[in-house]
Amino acid sequence: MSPRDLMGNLPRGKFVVLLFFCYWVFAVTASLTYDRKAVIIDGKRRILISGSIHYPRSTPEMWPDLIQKAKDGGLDVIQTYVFWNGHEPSPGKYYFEDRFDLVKFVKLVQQAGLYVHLRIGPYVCAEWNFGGFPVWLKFVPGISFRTDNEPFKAAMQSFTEKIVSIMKEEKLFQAQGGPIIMSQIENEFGPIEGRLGAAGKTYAQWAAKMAVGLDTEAPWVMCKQPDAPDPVIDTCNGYYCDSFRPNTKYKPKIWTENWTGWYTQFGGPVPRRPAEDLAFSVARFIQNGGSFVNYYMYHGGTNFGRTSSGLFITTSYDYDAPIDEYGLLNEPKWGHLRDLHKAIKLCEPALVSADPAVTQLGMNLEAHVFKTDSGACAAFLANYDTKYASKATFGNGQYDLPPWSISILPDCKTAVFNTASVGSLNAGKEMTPVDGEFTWLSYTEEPASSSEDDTFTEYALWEHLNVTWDSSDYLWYMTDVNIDPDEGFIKSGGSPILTAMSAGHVLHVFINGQLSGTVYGSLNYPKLTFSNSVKLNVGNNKVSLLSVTVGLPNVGAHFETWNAGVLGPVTLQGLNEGTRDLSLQKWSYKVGLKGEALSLHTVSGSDSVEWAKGSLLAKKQPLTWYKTSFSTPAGDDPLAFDMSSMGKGQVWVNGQSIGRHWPGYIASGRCNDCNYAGNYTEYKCQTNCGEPSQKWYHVPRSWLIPSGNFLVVFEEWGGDPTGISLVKRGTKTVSA
Ligand SMILES: *[C@@H]1O[C@H](CO)[C@@H](O)[C@H](O)[C@H]1NC(C)=O
Ligand SMILES: *[C@@H]1O[C@H](CO)[C@@H](O)[C@H](O)[C@H]1NC(C)=O
Ligand SMILES: CC(=O)N[C@H]1CO[C@H](CO)[C@@H](O)[C@@H]1O
Repeated sequence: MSPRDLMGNLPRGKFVVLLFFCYWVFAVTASLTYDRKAVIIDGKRRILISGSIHYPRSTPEMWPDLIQKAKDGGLDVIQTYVFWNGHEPSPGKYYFEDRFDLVKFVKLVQQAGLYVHLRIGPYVCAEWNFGGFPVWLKFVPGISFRTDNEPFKAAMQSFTEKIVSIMKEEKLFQAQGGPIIMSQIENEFGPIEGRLGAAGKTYAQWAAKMAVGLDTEAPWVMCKQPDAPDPVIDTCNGYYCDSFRPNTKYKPKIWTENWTGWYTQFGGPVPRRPAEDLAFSVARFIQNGGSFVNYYMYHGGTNFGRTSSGLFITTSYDYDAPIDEYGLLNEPKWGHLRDLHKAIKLCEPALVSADPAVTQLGMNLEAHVFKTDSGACAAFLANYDTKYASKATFGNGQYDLPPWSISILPDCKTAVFNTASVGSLNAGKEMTPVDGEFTWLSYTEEPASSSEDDTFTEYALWEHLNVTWDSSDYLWYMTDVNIDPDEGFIKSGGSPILTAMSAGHVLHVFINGQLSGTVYGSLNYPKLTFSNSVKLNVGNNKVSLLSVTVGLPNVGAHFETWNAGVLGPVTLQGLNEGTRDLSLQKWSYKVGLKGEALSLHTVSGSDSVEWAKGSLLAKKQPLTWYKTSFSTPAGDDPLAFDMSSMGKGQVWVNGQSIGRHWPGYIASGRCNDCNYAGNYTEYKCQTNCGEPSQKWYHVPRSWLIPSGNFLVVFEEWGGDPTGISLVKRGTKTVSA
């Protein structure tokens, strides 16, 4: 009988892990089960505090410190997604090095004495390129993502098995003495299941069964999946989860994503979530019987390279998390939550043994009391009012409760913590410029244009991703436009109007080598239309449209079918003939930039072109590459580039991409006052309006050498590199 068979026979969906084959190998018999109250580790029900840290969003050199800070902050568990497109860049060719060294990451968590919740997915959403799916998956014949589709299920199963088998080989599951106490299959599938009809339902059941069949001897969860079949636990994601109920009475109440803040998009403001409200939401979940809380994100980090998605997601994935993008403590949030976790842990014996008795103490006032037969007692006193503080009478005491707050009484007498009373120090961000200026060299590439020997031509407009397979953000659409000397606009000195419709995300229009205009979409509306008068000469004119993607979609039903690029129509208005439709004339295609083909971001590649310097340095020029070298400042403060003088493009240091820069996209939003009280949404507490959505770009110290660091910037639409500076990130402490 395998543990799986055993599980199936157990009443009430519980399962017990018995080590039939290898129990003599380990000194202790590890066991992992759950019941309606909590996850049970080695026979003990546990209140578990978890936090998301995504390994590729920082460097291996940063991992030990991030994990230690998470531990010091009172975490028991580190949760991460597994990033399929990072691990299987082409079918069957796996990559587990460097930032994708998953085994190393899990082992570091283990060494710190923490557990791991491994969210394999392999759909991860996560504002990560294509939701974690490799782009080649889109081109598997007959594929349809996340539904009852054989090619998709085969690929998903094969990757899931690969990850599970690596974890088993390395003995990383808890039953083997490892840190992984929980896994996840799929991700937030419930909300789209209904739209897929019967196939959605079948797929969800298949995914659960497939995962359970892998015999990891640790529970699987499916978040936002109300029909998750036993023994898979359905869990909650959201800003608040206190009213969430698992789909059976014998599953614990787990919160897999408690959003600590929110992501930033280019063009959007930077959201903040007040520490008071975050602590309130966690206390509320626990007082309602929750036993596993995960902070999404605990460290958000950086979308290096071209890994960001959701379309228009910024390179920074700071998320206003308790540990900031740079690995520094985000105070007062980190400290306030640490104090909350201490208070919750003091209540653990009562929380895991008793169910809460809820009593009204007055208007908007409630007490949740956990009292056990053995005499343990813990109480949570809540004030839900968003405006008024209250004095609550409870037991023999009087308790002051600020608005929208919960006090925690681990002995039912003494309030040791209130979610709205922030004891830790506030700390602002400080970016200090590092001495020394860069000496820049520039190289401006010509816009590509159609020529006689183009091999890649078609009498049609092609979809962008269909051509690039995301090997580059850039795709050139090139055509020729012949203008007769008799054209009326030539005689009158006017100009015709070129209109080009694109499914997104950015379009630069070049006419005869000159930038004629740039248009771009936004996260909520990636589509765009260029429509402008253009200067055309008699004879042949070169029209070159540079279509640019800003990450592939990561969310929505069948996002694999979403298009990008110039799908047309493309027209020219104001000719003698009226409007000329260019859509079906001959187009040439070129994937990527010349500088990309030459690897100008590397030292050896950069030798292949002539660079201009001094008075010839290109400024405010589109399609321009810049290079310089610099020394690493002493100390260990995290470093960033202030890119505010630039427009849009990409930055590399020593050949490594630190991500897309786009300070030219200014944040619009409503940066109102931020009152912590009341239900949080990402539209509250916005910051940074009127400023670039992102002007600082993290450069990990581990990518630097003491001197002679090679810095390359590619600029799409025009910027002034002499304004770029290297800054150190520090914290300036101001009292709360
Ligand atoms: C995709 O590219 C192929 C050639 O590689 C072409 O035949 C097809 O029409 C293209 N589809 C779209 C939607 O552009
Ligand atoms: C907060 O949201 C919950 C759930 O939607 C709602 O029941 C409650 O009334 C809201 N509270 C306030 C103060 O807006
Ligand atoms: C449905 C939804 O909005 N899900 C989001 C939950 O939050 C995570 C983290 O930001 C996102 O990845 C999901 O898209």
